[in-house]
Amino acid sequence: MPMQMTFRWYGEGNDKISLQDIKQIPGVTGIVWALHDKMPGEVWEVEEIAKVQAQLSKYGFNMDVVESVNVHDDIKIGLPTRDGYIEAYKQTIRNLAQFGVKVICYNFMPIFDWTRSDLFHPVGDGSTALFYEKGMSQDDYNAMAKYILDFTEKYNMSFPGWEPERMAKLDELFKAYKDVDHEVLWANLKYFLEAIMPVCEETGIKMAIHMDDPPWDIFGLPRLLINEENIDRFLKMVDNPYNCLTLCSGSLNADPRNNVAEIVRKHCDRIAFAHIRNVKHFENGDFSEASHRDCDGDTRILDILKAYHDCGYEGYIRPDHGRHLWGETPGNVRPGYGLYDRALGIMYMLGVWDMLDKLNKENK
Ligand code: CS2
Ligand code: MN
Repeated sequence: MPMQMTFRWYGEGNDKISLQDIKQIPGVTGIVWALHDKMPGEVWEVEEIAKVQAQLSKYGFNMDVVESVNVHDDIKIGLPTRDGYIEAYKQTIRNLAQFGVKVICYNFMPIFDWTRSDLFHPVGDGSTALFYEKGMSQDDYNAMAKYILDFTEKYNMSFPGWEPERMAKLDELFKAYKDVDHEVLWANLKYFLEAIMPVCEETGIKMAIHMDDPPWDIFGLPRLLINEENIDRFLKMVDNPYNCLTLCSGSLNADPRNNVAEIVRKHCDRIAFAHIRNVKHFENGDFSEASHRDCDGDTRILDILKAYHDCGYEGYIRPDHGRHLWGETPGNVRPGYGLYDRALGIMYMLGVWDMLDKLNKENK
């Protein structure tokens, strides 16, 4: 079985891109989906999942990968209430298993999911991309959250991990996390995973943690999935084949010291889901997201694809963020999740992959 190409879709009425559009991209067999109106901690009900299944199956797409089933803050903080939220998470896993789901992508970042200082930064060729200004995002979390939330409000969108209900209580949340340092967060992650692993074994669902984005502490909040050493620690901490990675090349390579291809070779059997995103670095520490083409960024996409190919990777893969092209502007596209650049990214990845297959066959 070759690797399986997928495409993230935010759902009917929540994504301007249609399944029919996605169907026309060569090679896509599965939709990476979620119930985006769920708050962390809520159970995903069977009837709600069935609705998505009906939509996807009309186009012959599988629903094997879910991103994101968000983890409640009480679990990350380690409050006594966490056990109730863990029970709810287990029920969601069981419900997803009824529909053949194989992989759950989640993250364990305190308070914020990905953070950027500019969602539509000019790339220089007329397109725009997500951008991170190193100096800006250091201390004023309210300003950063306001920038993102003003955007979602203005354009009537919601971002996973940026629920306005949670963001409205930011100061309270920061207080709740005040004693959560790296070691406490590690312990709480272990507690969570050990609690749910039996349900994963029973249902065959792999938990695939997403890398922290960007891969360093922000606003004094600890982040764990940031480099090879910590990935090693994570996999050893709960050494179970259902405890896996969503290896996000762009998140990791936001720190240029991370060699993603090397991590692929080391841990290929524990990577359930590959996110391919390219990043371009500037000397002052800022970075911009870039097209998937290797030479457009510094992430070494070719080395990464070659590593997956050499390892015989059979898991799921998707283009991660793309640039906004050809009329994709703030009002009509989800930041990072337009149609065109992600479709181009797929063609680039499949081109490389097909050629590697062909060379292997010829050399046999
Ligand atoms: C995604 C992440 O858009 C993105 O950057 O790769 O937001 C990812 O969906 C979450 O971290 C997974 O929980
Ligand atoms: Mn990603």
